[in-house]
Amino acid sequence: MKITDIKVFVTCPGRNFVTVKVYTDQGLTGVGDATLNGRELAVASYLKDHVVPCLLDRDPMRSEDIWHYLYRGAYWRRGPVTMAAIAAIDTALWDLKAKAANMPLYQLLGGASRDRVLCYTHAQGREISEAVDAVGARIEQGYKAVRAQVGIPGLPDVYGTGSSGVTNTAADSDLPKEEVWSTAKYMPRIPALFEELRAAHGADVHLLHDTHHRLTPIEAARLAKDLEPYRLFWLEDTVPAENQDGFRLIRQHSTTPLAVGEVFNTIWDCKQLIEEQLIDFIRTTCVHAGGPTALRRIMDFAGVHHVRTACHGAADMSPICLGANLHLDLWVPNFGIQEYSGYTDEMLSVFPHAWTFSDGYLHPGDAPGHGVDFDETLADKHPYQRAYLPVNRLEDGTLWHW
Ligand code: EZ4
Ligand code: CO
Repeated sequence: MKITDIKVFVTCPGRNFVTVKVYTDQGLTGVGDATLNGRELAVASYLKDHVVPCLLDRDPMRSEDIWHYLYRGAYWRRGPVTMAAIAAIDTALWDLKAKAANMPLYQLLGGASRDRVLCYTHAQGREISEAVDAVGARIEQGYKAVRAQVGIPGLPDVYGTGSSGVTNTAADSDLPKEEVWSTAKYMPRIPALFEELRAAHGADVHLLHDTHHRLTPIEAARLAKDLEPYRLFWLEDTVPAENQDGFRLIRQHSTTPLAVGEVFNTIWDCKQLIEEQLIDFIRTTCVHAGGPTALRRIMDFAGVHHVRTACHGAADMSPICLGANLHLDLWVPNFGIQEYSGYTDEMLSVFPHAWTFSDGYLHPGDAPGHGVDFDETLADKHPYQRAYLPVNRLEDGTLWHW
């Protein structure tokens, strides 16, 4: 089998998605997700201008060799643009390989280790009472695990706190929105939220919270400690993980489980955190961590160190990424949970998919490949629109992490 063509599509059915489609001389095709929120065209160019010409006429079954060709062969290793491009090709090649075998992808990984994949979704409110109701509505929908976020008194709407609706859609302004952050105002609000959540919804539901990298290690240690009575499933992205030593401090002070890694690109970003058992869940995901070839290695490495998997699955990864993740989730022995924030009908119409949701669990389906397709004609009707994630400043104007 030979690769005859590779096309790169950028489409915006409500938000931007980058998709790669690999064509072969035997008529089989495979698709992969290459979406990097706010930097979509950089990945599209990396693929079109630099990767595609090198892959024509190659054997698509040699996905391992092609992965290393793109990773080692480029000399300039790692980074989100490079790794999203590699991920897209790798995901498409695994899709092709599984279609050639006429099997769902999870069978090629070793088969199902479980019947269904536990997932968590999002709920938020500006006020604590609204957030409590929003979590209740998710429980009604069958969810067993919910990430709860709440508005911060004294701060205007901040991404990932209480505002409802999806941020960074095509409707946003075409330059990054500037938001205001105050850790002092945030810190007392979160234990108050979880106290109310446990009072209203009991001990059974898994509750999660995401801090979007906004704290320092000692602040994170304090928050993790303050949240202990509410038995969180996890506390996510407390501190920027560039300096991984910071997690040691948090660990020394708290038994609240910690999750991190949605912005990680390779196993090297995870190495210290996993080896030293400084985290409980690793959040690397197909599109941002180099595709199934690389992600399964991170997952196995995590398993050795009692770290469980929790693929990032917000709506800015396309349904193709979610589909591929679900095959890894169904297989991986040390599975933790899968994030599932859902998509609009408009988005899903561009990505016909075999995965299903029922009673709080997902299943990748049994279609050959990863089970997610791409409707090129429909995608054409939704051209790219520039959109950015917001930036975060402290009250005095200092640019901050988020
Ligand atoms: O802010 O994917 O856990 N999920 C998240 C997401 C991220 C977006 C960034 O592009 O933190 O909502
Ligand atoms: Co997150």
